[in-house]
Amino acid sequence: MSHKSCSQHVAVLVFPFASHPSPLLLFVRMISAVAPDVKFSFFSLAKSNSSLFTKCNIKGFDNIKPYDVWDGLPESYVFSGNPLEPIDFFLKAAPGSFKKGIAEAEAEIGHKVGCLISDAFLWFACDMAEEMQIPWVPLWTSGQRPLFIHVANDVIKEKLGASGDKDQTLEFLPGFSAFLASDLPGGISTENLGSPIAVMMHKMGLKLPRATAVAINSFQDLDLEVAFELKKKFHKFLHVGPLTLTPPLLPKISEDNGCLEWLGNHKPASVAYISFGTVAALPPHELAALAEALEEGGFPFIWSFRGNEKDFPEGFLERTKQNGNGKVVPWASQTQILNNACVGVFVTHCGWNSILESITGGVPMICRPFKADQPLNMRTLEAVWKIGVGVEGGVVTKSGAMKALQLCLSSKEGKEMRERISVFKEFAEEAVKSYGRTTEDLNTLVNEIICRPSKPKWL
Ligand code: U2F
Repeated sequence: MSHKSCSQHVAVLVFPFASHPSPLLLFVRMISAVAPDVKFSFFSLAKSNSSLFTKCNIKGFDNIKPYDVWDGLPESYVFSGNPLEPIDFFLKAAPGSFKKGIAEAEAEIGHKVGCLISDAFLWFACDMAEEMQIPWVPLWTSGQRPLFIHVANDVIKEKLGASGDKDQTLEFLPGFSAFLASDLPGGISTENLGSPIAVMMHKMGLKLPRATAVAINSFQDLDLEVAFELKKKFHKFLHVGPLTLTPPLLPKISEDNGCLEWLGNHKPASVAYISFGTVAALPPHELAALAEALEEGGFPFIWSFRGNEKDFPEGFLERTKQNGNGKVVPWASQTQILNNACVGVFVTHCGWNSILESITGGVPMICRPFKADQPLNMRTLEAVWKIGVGVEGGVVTKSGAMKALQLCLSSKEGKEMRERISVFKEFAEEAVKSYGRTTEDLNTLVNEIICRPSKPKWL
């Protein structure tokens, strides 16, 4: 990896919801390890910064400094239970909140910001960077396919027409013949741009082609065909993932609710790990159906669960504790669990970080997607990469869950999925080696953009 002396001040603008801040910090740590003289000011909400900067060990990264920005909430605000509301307030306060933060950081550090890195969602960073006449590098925290969909938004709308027929295939897009309009995120498959998220994604799709470079938390060999198409859309398209594998690695978490020790007593590839990420939750009847399937089929399991325990079938938690067949924990060290050879399947909502972590752990997936990129991710896992299966009918039933668990844990198809996933795992490990493509793209980012000798021609 090439090193360079460069005393640049980089502002990092975070989308502080769901799991978004974590990959952005991993990205900054990775750049910082190659360009240790660069100062990074990391702008996010106070709550997110305080959990991220204690959870992630940033010892040795004195050049990354968190700054809290205003959340935009009125003083009298009381959370209504609608998770979109705080996002709406946050977006309304931006970009002013970020500009204020940047002015403070510049005064404190004594260096003007010379490059803007942001979550790709924060489309307005494009205008900020253009005003400041500095490069803009957005990080897309999901996969190649959802990114392609957002930049091909207008073509899709034109082809699908106003009716938005859900059963229409997307064969007019390269590499998408197995996909249906119903796999698309809201705001693309329908004309309804009503939600703040849909508006944000639409604006993002328009601005990303103006970025100096678009970075993605993925590796090129995972989706070569779509990566090739994306390269045509952007000035530069850089694969910088999987960020959980890129050096410097985070230290392993020692507190894991006893999951790893418990796993140690099981046969290889026999345990189901269940988690639906940081936002999604199974409705009560699906939760009960999954619990019943696990019990009746005698499948050993670890369940990362943050919902209402009353939704489990009566006595389920007590029986599980007594017979030791499973563990229900409020939070799991997911990457470590998925890297344990005893785990044979991951029941997931198809959030991108979970997918990458399952691939790098070599674990096939049972998919129960909810919204946004998740249905598209599921179709990719099932129909393109063939390393996952959807639950029958799109919702969890006891018989559907049992079938999917049996298929993944004890059938020939399950074994074949594991073999295919091990090839992707190898590609991922290759990508982050000193000669790998991810490392190559990181060097391009540092040498040509962050520590650039002169203004790149597209600025
Ligand atoms: C949004 O996804 P989520 O944040 O809901 O889900 P993931 O992308 O899968 O990320 C969840 C992360 O939380 C970690 C896990 C992942 O890194 O390892 N985790 C954990 O460590 N322990 C636990 O018990 C449970 C989770 C969005 F909803 C998706 O549609 C997007 O694809 C995604 C990325 O943009 O963001």
